[in-house]
Amino acid sequence: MSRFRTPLLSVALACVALGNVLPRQSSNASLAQCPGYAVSNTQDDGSRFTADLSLAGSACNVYGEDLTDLKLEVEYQTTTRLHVKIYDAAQQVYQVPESVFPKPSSSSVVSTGAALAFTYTESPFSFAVTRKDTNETLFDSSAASFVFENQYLRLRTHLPSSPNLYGLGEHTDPFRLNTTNYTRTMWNRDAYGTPIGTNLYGQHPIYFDHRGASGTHGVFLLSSSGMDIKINDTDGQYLEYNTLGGIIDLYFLAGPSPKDVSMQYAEIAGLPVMQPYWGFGFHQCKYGYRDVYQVAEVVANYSIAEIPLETMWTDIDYMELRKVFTLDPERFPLEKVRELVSYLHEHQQHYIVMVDPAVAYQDYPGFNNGMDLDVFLKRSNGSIYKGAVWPGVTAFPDWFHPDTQTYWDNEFLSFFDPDTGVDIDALWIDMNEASNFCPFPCDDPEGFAEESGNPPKPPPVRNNSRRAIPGFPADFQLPTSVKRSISLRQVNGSGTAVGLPGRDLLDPAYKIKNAAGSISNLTIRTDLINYGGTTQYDTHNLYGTMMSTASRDAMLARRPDRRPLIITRSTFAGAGARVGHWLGDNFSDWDHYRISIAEILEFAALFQIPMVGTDVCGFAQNTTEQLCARWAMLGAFSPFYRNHADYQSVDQEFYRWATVAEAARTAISVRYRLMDYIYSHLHRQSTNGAPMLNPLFFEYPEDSNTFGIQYQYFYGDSILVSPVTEENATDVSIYLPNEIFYDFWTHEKIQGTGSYIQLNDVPFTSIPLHIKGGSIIPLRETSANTTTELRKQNFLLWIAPNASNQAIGSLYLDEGNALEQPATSEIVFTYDNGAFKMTGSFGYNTTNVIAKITVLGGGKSTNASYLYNEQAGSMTINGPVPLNKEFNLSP
Ligand code: MIG
Repeated sequence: MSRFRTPLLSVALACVALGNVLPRQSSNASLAQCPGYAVSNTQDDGSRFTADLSLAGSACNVYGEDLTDLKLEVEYQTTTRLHVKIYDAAQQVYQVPESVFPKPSSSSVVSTGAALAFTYTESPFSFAVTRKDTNETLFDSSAASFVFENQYLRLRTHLPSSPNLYGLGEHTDPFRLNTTNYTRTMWNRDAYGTPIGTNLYGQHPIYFDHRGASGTHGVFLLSSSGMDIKINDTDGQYLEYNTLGGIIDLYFLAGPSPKDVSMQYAEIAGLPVMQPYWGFGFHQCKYGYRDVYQVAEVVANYSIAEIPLETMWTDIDYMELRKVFTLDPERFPLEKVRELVSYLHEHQQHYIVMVDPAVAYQDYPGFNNGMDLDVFLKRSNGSIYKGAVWPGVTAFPDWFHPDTQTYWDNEFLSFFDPDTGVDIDALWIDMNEASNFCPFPCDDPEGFAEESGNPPKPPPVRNNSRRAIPGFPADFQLPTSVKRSISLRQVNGSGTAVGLPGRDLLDPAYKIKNAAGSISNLTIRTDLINYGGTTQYDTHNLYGTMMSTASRDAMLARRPDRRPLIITRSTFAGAGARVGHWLGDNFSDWDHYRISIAEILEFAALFQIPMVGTDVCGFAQNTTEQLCARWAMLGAFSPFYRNHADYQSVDQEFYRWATVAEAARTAISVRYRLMDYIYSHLHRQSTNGAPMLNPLFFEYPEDSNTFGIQYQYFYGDSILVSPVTEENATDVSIYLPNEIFYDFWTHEKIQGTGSYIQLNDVPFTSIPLHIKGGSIIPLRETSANTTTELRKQNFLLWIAPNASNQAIGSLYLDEGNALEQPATSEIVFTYDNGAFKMTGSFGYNTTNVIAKITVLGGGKSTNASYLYNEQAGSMTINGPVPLNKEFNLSP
């Protein structure tokens, strides 16, 4: 199938679209002539400052019309957060609504007590934000005149030369952003191949500006408008916002450490949602599993290969002709799907399927129910807006409609009914940028769908004789045409405004560098009016995140007491408070393997969406044994760990190659043993925003060697992950900051000196890991086949002392699944020159104990409870130490 490839077509058809544009507003004025604004009517109550801004000359009308009257509102919201808002006095301009991005509660503080200071110049108006204790300017908008038009905003800040900037997602550009001639466009799109330098699936207009010893701050622009953020050094170093509308809604976060900025961003974006424990298990997926029997066989093959499989996924293949909320009666008959799910559940495994937002425009309940509630987006003539996606012609839910939640809830309740339907444990949502295969203006979606072959012809039904799948009931049999079970291959605002009237919603004069061409191309057209009067022009970038929220609520309607795990492709700032994310359609190549590290760090540490991962072994094109083995190891150190591949790609389940199978067994074993360690970090992040993954500069903010590092990172606070990044290489040069480290595998002590060291002989089945001195790592004594079994294992503690012979660590324990946890433990471990202490809370009832505590590189102790192992150079405290009360041991 899929003769159809979005990216190829998009180029050709974008041109068609451009040929079809409305007359553009033309103006001979240039931005240099824009007059800026003048300040009047200022009021200052010590924590809030307000003023009027009025256009300070004749309008320049470069990309529309200048707004003459604006309001400025500055608020010292906390000691570390300053809010600067500039909006139209008439309050017609679109603002991101509270329903999508709840405003942080602001407990105004007096400016004198704040870390940041706001100053301004009267005419033309500009403002600056300074860090008070260093008197350093962090933001200075005098770099260019401020432009506020009906379809264009420009705000530019000076920056010091060669700044260290991070964030501004979603992108596949270097982790530390280029600062010369760089444009980051934000306009959510289906970005097959996730090309560098282009706008991808999500919008996260926050950057971290890291200035080494002088501190780090963050700047977040709360805007859903399409935009180009330009960073350049042609006119002094600057960063410039160029948006298609919206208001200036800036949050300045004072840090001063990078982790502080993350935590302060979580205060506004929302703390990330807690995930079920089992969600950290290993997931297998592929687009193109032709029937339920093939899905079952993959499950069986994992078991035969003795590779733990926690969760099996099914892509759109399960649907009847690609219609959401249907099952293909021949290939995925309900009875068999239910048998599969029962089998999985009996074996402590889980099941997930995909749901897309585009609903087939056909006579079937999934569509009719939406029509009955009238929840689909409409054109101005009142007819349903039609696009073309997988099932052919489609309608799109309007997430602003008050009945859409009811519609979505009901579809979930019936289709995913645990007793009569597909009893999924979690959810995967895709195509929610929203993706539309039918290029703008899409006047003939029927013709387009037919020509492009959507829905694709499903594979022939296999009615020939069947044979058993190991471990499955006798009546659950595979057609003999399917390849036999595996043999390992030995190969290689207020938010009430609906938006300004009178705008060109299809073809604004300012052109953002959308890689899909016009802003309406290959998505829902931007002149559609949502329920309540807002436009797709203003809300396009919210579509995926609104679907995420609706889907989470629908999952909760089904199972109100369980934490929903939801993985979405499209995100907006703040999405992590509800969902996780995977990085979309990467390629099975080394570039995508490498860049996934930076992308995952961005989502986890900068955007507060910690449940994130990439398609392990790569999605499109064919992976190789070596790449897949390396990726099986690397992927084990991302929060979300799933192997997924495209329809035409070679099968890449971990059992397909001997090397990969071995790498996967090792990787999963280590990951599982560390599951409580990372789960504790997620819990911490969901409590205070401190990131569960850390770029090196987060741990060593004053070590400038770390600022550009993007192929190494800390899993949690304490485990340095340094993968081999080159094809055919078995060596890697890794940076070790000035600190004691311990090789995770051998426990060998290594004194880092703030320089690179060369690691040789790193087999394809391993990954370099180092424990940072000063850490205490809780880990399970042994791994297990499922997370359910894992939870029955006892713990070990590894104490990795730092140079002053001290260490600290923690362990969070709960039941793993419940939305409201009845009882939890938050245990803190400390080690100080031979004295070990366990304190905290011990509410979670467990019979698991700490079987053994090992002090790495430990010297001799006089206490008889310590056993010194000369050969290993370690000391051991033999347990059991129960996990239900405090414990002390002195040297
Ligand atoms: O146009 O559902 O990113 O993971 O396998 C492709 C089929 C639609 C895109 C997702 C990919 C998924 C695929 N989907």
